[in-house]
Amino acid sequence: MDSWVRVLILVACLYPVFVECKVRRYQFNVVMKNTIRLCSTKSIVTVNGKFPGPTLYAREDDTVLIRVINRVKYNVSIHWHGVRQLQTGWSDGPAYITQCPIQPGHSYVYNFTLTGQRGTLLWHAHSMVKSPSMAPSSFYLS
Ligand SMILES: [Cu+2]
Repeated sequence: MDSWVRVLILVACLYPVFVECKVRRYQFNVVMKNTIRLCSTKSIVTVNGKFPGPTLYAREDDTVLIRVINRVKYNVSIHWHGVRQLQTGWSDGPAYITQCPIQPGHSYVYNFTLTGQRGTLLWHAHSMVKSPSMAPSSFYLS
């Protein structure tokens, strides 16, 4: 066997060792924000003052830590639609189903690892208030 073939096989076997898994940290401040739609001002629940909320980026096998600080007067949680919660079901997000909602003035850290997933997923808030902030925001996995 040629030496270059041996080197190629060695590199292929070691490739997973060279792939770097990152810990990606985000902070979500859940706050009210006044918005003007059709000449009417309305206060809505936002994440970091944005609507839709911030886009998250991660790669397969990354661990994602999202600290959510609830600064509104409603209970909230963040639902990570489509994220496989392998052994982290408490980080899925639907309030009263997989977790207690985050109460006003409290925070919660969602902690999960992205395993076997790529593509575009979405997240949105669950809240006791009907609000456009329930609209989905993006979560890109590559
Ligand atoms: Cu949901």
